[in-house]
Amino acid sequence: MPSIRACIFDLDGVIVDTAKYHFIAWRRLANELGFDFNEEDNEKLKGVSRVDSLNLILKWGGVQLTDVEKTEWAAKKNEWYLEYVKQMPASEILEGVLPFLEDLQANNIKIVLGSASKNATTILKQIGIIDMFDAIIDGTKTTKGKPDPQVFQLGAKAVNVSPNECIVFEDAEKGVQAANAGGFHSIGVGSPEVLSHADYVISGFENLTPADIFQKIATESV
Ligand code: B16
Ligand code: MG
Repeated sequence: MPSIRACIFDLDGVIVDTAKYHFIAWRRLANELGFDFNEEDNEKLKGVSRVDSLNLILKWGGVQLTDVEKTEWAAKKNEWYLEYVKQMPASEILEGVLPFLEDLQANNIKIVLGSASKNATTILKQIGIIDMFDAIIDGTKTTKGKPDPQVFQLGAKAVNVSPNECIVFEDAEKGVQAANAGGFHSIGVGSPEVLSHADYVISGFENLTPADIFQKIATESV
């Protein structure tokens, strides 16, 4: 197995739990348009771009909007979302993530962000870890959403590493599919039922070291 030279992290649901803020803001949009949706539906929005999420939600509510109206509602939702995100303290970084990143840095393994979010740099600055990243690929730099592997391919290219030398950490099924489609090692972060296509699934980074993960990956590829 080639050695691992980079780790690519999804943002929402892997580094920080912003899904709850997306949910509150999308639900407010739905409610203002006269319908509601639940947390189970919200699962289907993980890793999905803003515009695709809006289209899905409108479909659930049976609401049709013009393109201009869609742009306006998407902007409103983002304003509401940012109101929450801009108050987020560094303590919202998920348990174990910081020591994991520090361990990677100490071992000269590149740290890359691969997120669908157009708010990724705002969030990384807000929680004070933007300088830990060697490259940031987010929704402002991609033209194809997950499950297309583009976001991770651009990430690997930015640090000059090939996919089979990279591990992708993802909480969304579509993100795992994207990683697999691009020939990356995939680690699902969350529940094994949802992330069954990942090479290996972890519940989070608490008490986990990069060495533990590298060992799992090596075992999987035997
Ligand atoms: P924004 P990830 C994704 O981030 C979220 O999971 C998804 O719920 C969201 O709609 C998408 O970013 C776009 O976010 O509205 O901030 O551009 O999980 O790929 O880091
Ligand atoms: Mg995610």
